[in-house]
Amino acid sequence: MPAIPGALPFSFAFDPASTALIVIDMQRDFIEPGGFGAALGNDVAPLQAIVPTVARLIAGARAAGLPVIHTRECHRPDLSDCPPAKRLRGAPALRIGDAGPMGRILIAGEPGAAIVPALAPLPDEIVIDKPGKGAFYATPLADHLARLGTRTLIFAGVTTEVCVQTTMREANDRGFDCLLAEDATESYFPAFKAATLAMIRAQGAIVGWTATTDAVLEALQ
Ligand code: C5J
Repeated sequence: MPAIPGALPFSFAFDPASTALIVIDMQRDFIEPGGFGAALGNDVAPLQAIVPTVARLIAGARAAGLPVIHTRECHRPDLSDCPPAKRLRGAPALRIGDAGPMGRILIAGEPGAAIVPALAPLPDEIVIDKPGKGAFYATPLADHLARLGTRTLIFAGVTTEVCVQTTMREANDRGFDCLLAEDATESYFPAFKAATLAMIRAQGAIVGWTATTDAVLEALQ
């Protein structure tokens, strides 16, 4: 069974036949200027910087025959799946559903809700549109994983402490072993990323493991 000896907090053994890669919300709305992330006042440059690393991880997973599952945080055009508490909170420059430079913010089918071209899903890959931060909430993700026989999940994507961490916690509670690729995830807030990695590994991998993308790719070869 392959293992990642350098994973933290201790070696991570996994069976590639029951492992999938989940790439969380690598969407233009979070990664490019003019999207939702920028409308909330964030600098998107650190998120843009991980795109090549995420692309390497996806390529390695595909070469090893792992299912690659992509998620997109987005809502129906009529906003019926967007709670007012989410849409109306705070004072962003643009709210969910407002028209921005990349179409309506976080609305399914709009250019901004698309995954960045460098990480585009292949036609046969699963793409989960999710209205929440966690990818299990109000989506068919659990059904897909059951059908695939998946027991182990490798995570990448943005943002580390919001949608990635929420989904990892949901997965952990559902019995999956979870590992986050440290350099294939990013936050608008470096301290939040560091704290999230520490929280995941704490107390004997209470949420899961972390490892570098190189270490994951080496184990997959
Ligand atoms: C946020 C996400 N940060 N994908 N979404 O609102 O983490």
